[in-house]
Amino acid sequence: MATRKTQKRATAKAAMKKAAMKKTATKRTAGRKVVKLAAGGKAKRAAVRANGLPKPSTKAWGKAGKALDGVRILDFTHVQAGPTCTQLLAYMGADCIKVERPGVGDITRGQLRDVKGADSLYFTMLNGNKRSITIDSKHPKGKEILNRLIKHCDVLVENFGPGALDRMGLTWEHIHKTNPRMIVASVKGFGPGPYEDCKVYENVAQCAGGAASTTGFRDGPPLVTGAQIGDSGTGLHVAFGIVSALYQRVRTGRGQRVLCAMQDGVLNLARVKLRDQQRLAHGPLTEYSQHGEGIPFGEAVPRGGNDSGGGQPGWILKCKGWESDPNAYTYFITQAPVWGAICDIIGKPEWKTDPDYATPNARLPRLRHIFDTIEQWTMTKTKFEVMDICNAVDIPVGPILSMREIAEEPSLRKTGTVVEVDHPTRGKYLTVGNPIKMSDSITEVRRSPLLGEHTEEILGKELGYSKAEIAEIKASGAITAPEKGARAEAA
Ligand code: CAO
Repeated sequence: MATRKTQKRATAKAAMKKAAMKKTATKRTAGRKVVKLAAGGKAKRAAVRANGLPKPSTKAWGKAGKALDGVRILDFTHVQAGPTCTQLLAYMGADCIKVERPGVGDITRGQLRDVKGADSLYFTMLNGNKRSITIDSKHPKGKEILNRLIKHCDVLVENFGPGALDRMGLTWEHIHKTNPRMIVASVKGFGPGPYEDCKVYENVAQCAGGAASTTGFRDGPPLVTGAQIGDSGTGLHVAFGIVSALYQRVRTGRGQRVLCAMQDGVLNLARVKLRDQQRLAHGPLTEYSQHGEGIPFGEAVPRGGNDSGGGQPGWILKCKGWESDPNAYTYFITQAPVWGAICDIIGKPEWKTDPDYATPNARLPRLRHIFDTIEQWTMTKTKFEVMDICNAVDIPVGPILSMREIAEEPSLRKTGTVVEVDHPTRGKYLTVGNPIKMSDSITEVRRSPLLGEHTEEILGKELGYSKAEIAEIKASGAITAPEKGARAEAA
């Protein structure tokens, strides 16, 4: 029995040991598995954390290329809205191939000319860092070249009148079939709707986008602003759409259409006025000076003159020399937190505690009088003295800078916001560099191209046409303004 018992015990012990060993082995195996999994998971987690990106570059800042290096733009833009967009993309490093009509080019080359025979500043200041190729897009050979360019490029940008691109045969369907990765970006005056077929220029967009009805003085007509919010503003919007589409393409592998209507772009910039339109339903707009003057509001947002668009009242005030200098003015904001400092500076310390002036709400009905009083002080100082004195105590003010002052401002030259470039036919000119400063994508501003300056280079190097083929294309009239005889032959 004892032996059997002992045997049984021994067997049980052995079984337990075996089981234990098995367990350990399993554990070990499991452990290895865990380690293995952990290794896989670690790598996976690291990859997820890196968002699929390569290791951070160790190159010096600004030496790792440009933000949009490798992006090729088929630039079919003209006038201002489209060129603003593509110039910005080119500043960011994209290779911008501007397609222009042979012998004619972008109409702005000859508009507002200041130097006889040279490209205008209108053109040169909107087409820096681009290459120019001339192609007659309606010529059969021209169409063939364009198809090669569509295969070669990542983005086509255009701001022709409605339907013009389709009439060239470059419909979305055609482009997408030819190069499914291509992004096709368009600027139009209006989006789909009753006005979609209308041609639109800057000031039409300012009016249709709601900006003009809210600009100017209450007792005057609607006013357009000098800042080109319709053209350049929409160009900025469409550039953002293109960069977003490029980013999405990394995931989807396909292009898409990007449309920005100038009316929509202007409205986006004037959104605070749509805000005020809705506030009107709940009572007067107390921060508008017309409220303080006891003038009732109508059904729509009025023109606000120089009232600030936000919650801190402001106005434009005369400075020393205003009688002879049309820009001797400053914008002055009576920001609530620095009201005490304003009172001290203008010699009205009693306003700090006077219940009629001490709080923002108490001041609202008296804004006219308050700004008149502040102006008595600003008129004793130049706009730059006002800037120095006020900014020392955190009062937000801004001198009205003339374009002459901007052109000569050393700090803007230093940051590359205002840049001088040399041009072979017009000589040196000033342009606006990249207003967006990036620490690892440094913009070098280059002059605008001459009409067709890069035609042969692009046909040969990029599109692979041989010398003989280029000569044939030239003779066809597809890239040059041909002699009358040659044109008839090509037709
Ligand atoms: N080869 C052959 N033909 C060419 C060409 C080329 N390389 N490049 C352009 N063209 C032709 C187009 O095919 C078109 O011809 P069709 O109308 O006969 O088909 C014509 O030139 C250009 O037409 P368009 O309507 O674009 O030009 P426009 O001067 O009559 O109008 C504008 C200009 C700006 C009002 C219009 O382009 C437009 O509304 N654009 C959209 C909104 C916009 O961007 N406005 C801002 C302009 S900046 O102030």
